[in-house]
Amino acid sequence: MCMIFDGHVHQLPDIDPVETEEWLDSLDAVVDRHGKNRARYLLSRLMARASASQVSFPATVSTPYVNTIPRSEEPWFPGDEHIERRIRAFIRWNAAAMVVKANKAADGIGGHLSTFASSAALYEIGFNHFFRGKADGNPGDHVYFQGHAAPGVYARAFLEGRLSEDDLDHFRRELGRDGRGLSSYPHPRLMPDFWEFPTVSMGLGSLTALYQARYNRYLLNREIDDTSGSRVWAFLGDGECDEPETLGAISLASREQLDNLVFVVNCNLQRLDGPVRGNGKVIQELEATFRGAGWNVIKVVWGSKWDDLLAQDKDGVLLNKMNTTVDGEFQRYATEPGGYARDHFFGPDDRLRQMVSHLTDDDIRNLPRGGHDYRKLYAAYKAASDNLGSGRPTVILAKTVKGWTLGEGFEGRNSTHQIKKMTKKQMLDMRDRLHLQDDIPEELVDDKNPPYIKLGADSIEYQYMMERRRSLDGFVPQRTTRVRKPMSLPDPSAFTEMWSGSNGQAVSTTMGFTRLLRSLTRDDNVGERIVPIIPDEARTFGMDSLFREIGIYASQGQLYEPVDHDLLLSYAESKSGQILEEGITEAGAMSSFIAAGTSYATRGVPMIPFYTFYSMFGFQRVGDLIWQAADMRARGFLMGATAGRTTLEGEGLQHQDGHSLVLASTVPAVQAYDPSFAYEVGAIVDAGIKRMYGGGTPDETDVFYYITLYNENYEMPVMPDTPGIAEAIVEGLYKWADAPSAAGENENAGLIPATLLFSGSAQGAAREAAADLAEHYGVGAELWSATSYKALREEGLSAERHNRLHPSGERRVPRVAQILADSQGPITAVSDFMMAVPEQVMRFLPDRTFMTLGTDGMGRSDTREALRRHFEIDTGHIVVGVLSALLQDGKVDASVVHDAISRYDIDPDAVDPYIV
Ligand SMILES: Cc1ncc(C[n+]2csc(CCOP(=O)(O)OP(=O)(O)O)c2C)c(N)n1
Ligand SMILES: [Mg+2]
Repeated sequence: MCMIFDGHVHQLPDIDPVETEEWLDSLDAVVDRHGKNRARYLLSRLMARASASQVSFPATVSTPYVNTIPRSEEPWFPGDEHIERRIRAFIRWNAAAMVVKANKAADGIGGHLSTFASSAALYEIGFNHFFRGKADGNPGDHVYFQGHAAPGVYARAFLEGRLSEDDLDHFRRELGRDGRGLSSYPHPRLMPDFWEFPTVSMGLGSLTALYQARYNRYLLNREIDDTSGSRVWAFLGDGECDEPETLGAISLASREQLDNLVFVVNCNLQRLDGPVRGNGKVIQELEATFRGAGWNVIKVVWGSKWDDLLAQDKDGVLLNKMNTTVDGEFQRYATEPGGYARDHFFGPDDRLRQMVSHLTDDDIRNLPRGGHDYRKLYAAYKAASDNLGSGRPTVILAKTVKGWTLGEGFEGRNSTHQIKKMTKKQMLDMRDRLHLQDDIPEELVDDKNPPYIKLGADSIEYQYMMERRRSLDGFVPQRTTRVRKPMSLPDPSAFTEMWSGSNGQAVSTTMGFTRLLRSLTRDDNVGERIVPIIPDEARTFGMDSLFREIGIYASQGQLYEPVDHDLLLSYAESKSGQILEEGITEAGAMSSFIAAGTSYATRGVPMIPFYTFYSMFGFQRVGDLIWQAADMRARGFLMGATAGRTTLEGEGLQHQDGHSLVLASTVPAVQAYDPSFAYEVGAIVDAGIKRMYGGGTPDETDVFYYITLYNENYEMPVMPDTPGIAEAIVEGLYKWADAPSAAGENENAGLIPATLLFSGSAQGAAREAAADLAEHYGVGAELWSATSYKALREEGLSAERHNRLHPSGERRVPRVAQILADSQGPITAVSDFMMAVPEQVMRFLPDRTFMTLGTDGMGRSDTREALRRHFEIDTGHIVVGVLSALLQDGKVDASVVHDAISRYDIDPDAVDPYIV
């Protein structure tokens, strides 16, 4: 604050110095007479009044360590406090019983007790009063549960009758019962009818929730879907807030006025190893961060019983103690008997000690924190809901105790996150603590097979729960793939341009793709459903041509006339713009891809995202989000532009990508392609749209595509009219050209056969090498385009597996071996990626010499030509590679290889590019 005033106040005009002096003197007098606390109080009141009178003022970033909503402003609690407490107790019990049983049945199976124990009330308030379900085909709210709190969500679904006892007994044991167990965490891939949002990789839940809220606004502003009835709730841990992804995009939420978004941070002050901020105050720190970013921050620090104490705090000593006690100390109060807090928190100051003299030690220990107080939470959630229309996203910072109600061995202990077992005594203590003596007879409690509490259909609690859920539109979470707004497939004419080649013009596959993207956006069937996503690289990819045509999405429209307004390609922002121009955030762009790519399920509105990025900043930069997209069953296209280690000239080591296809091979749902020609890109996108959006079973459709795009210009050939070519491109390999015939009379006679596979931009050198091989060495190399080694590998592995497990059945021949059966001679495979990419199929061709040429090593800045020489994938090196393979097969002499080495001026002793 002082900084702000020091910085600018002296530059402002003082129109009445006498009045100014009076105010300052009054302040001095208050400080002298009543102290700094009083002065602070008066200033706060002045600021509150200023804000109420619309006197704008820079927001303070932190407020005292008390609840944001005072008792006097708490709304009426509309629920039945008693019944809700009983339900919470049942759920707490069942969640713990489920984890304990799982670990008894299979030691080491894991699960978490303490996270949910700290957040039970945070969720139950939501379930009973706020979260909207999907009844009557509504999309409902989008709720992101903290991954480690999953046991509590299962426990509730069990009470609701959605899961059976047998289901709970299969928590983390997913492989029995036809693979229908309960997944460890929220995984739509594993429980596609239940979980919607994968959250357990810390930081990704909050980031993707934020972009989901933004995406909802995008759908609304583009008038594709009315999303105004859906709120996004994201539950996260306080430790999780240290992930850059958690807080990294919060300013976008305020900039975009996402008042449909609520974060609830479970501030139990602990993470896995110990305190989140032992020496500080995580709630205060988060408050400052969120307020600074323009969020509506609601702190729920203290439970109702503290209100009486605060009311007695006439001279501010309690507040001062609250403000100055660090989290490590608060954690300690949760583990020690109440006498400890009496001595250490209240004790040192007589006025404070006096304040709690009427309380027993147990009373003191059980003075609950705000996050365990349903009334405080209800007030906070209600305020967050009522905040709609304010333009500000809300964060609720709820203080809790990690392991709350689990008993002494758990509450506030540093090891609590990982304890999965309870002794009989601990279970009994918990039962008593939850007042469940009448529900669970002592003799049934044991540490091996604790009983679950079941509710009869006519029990008051069951009736209450069901009535609550009915009035909130049904169960949460629930994933459906019911289509609310159907979409048909694009008209084939959208692809026509791709088939016809570039007519002598030199263009890149990126340019080809941009044309395709444009014609898809113009297509009557899918046009409005296309979501182009770009993280500030449109100009690099030549996509700025789309700016004006389809508009850049901007929730506020365009409030200025752009500098290039008179140009055809001006930077045109609009409220109904189609392009998500994300700025420099690959993680944000990927989150938009996930929101759009799962829209078919989350909203029942299929959308087709095309996220185009620097391929280097894809898999290795946001690989975890890509994995999350696979978990969430996203559909769409990831376009890895400026691909290749040598095709992108001049950029060097941190830009040139020779390995994204290796990383792509690790994600089962990813369909990875490395096309050379525009018509191949067209065939892959065409087939991809049909596969993902044309129906079919989820196993086939819930995939997404990774397609490399290069910026090298060459003539794009017309699509060959070979029957079945489109299918062959999708399968991953097809013959592109026969071997050149020998010149002159000896046509076809005497040429030594060889097979050359190329991918992506390696096509140019491969074609030249084939011509040179025929001309200089009498070698006839057939040219094959290998569009997807990943697809070939996966098919091959499945054939191999079939053969392994069916020893006397008919042997399946991997498709790649079938396809290459008619090729001749040794195989040489070349691409602008690491050799590991073509090597994916080597195992299926045991009888063939298989030579790989690739770009292993770290990138360099230079020309394409120099780079290809350095990485040994240029024409000369391909010729040498093929000849060397022929030497291996005994078809040529070493002297022939020597000849080629000197013909192409290759230094055989040049340093290995992999190690420099
Ligand atoms: C990216 C990532 N890193 C590490 C972990 C392992 N991990 C799981 S829970 C946890 C601690 C979580 O603490 P917090 O966010 O405070 O949640 P709490 O359980 O306390 O509510 C850690 C480190 C993870 N799940 N994801
Ligand atoms: Mg925590």
